[in-house]
Amino acid sequence: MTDALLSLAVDLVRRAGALVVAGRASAGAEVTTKSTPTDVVTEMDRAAERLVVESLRTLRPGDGVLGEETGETWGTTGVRWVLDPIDGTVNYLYDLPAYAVSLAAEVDGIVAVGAVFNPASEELWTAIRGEGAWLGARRLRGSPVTSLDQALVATGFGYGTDRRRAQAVVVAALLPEIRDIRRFGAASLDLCSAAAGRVDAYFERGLKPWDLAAGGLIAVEAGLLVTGLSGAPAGEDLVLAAPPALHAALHGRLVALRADEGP
Ligand code: LIP
Repeated sequence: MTDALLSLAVDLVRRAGALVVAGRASAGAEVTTKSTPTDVVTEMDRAAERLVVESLRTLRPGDGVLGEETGETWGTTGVRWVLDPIDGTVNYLYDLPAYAVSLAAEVDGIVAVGAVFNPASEELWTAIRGEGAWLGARRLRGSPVTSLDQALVATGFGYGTDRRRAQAVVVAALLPEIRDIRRFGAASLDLCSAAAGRVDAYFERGLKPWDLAAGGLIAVEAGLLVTGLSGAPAGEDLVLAAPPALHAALHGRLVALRADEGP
């Protein structure tokens, strides 16, 4: 079953990816905003979501769907698809090649398969729970780095000014203690980059289920710990993705900095 779900996810992220790349040049013509004037959504976000949702309704009519732009459609099969049609929409608008179609399938509430496709780089990240994580045909194993002062750490920021102010305090405190920070602007790709060892760890406060679902499974299947803080699961309060050798040290600092609290 999971092989079939992943095959469908890969087909859909590739098709949606082709659509958004084809429409990128004109995407800026119809931009609206959501939570703040910088939290943008384009007609291509909506078009890509329509493509995936309508395909799922045709091919798997009893499944549920949670899409960033259209919300929740309840199903009866125990399978729920979790979709971010363009993760990294600001990058997409600016033609920065770090945006992705992110699609996961949950079975009975547990993410079972995930596919993240960056159509600008044509990189496809996949995972099936219990069967490993892949970038194309390359098996992913995360980073071998074991000390925080050697760690290249990815993070991201919310759109609200109060939250950004609080997140800046956390980053400023960490910066002297680690190799460096990277801020790519798409959570799914941050998680995939951590899975591939392109960064050594990733954390962010404020991720939605569609940001986390597919990339979180890919990171877990690459051998990373993907958690919240102080025993909490990874979620909107905080996501920390790191190899076991790094997780405890970064976790301790994020707890001390109360990175999962505040606006
Ligand atoms: C993005 C996230 C990213 C976050 C950005 C933005 P969007 O999602 O993937 O991690 O730092 O601020 O929220 O809005 O491009 O779908």
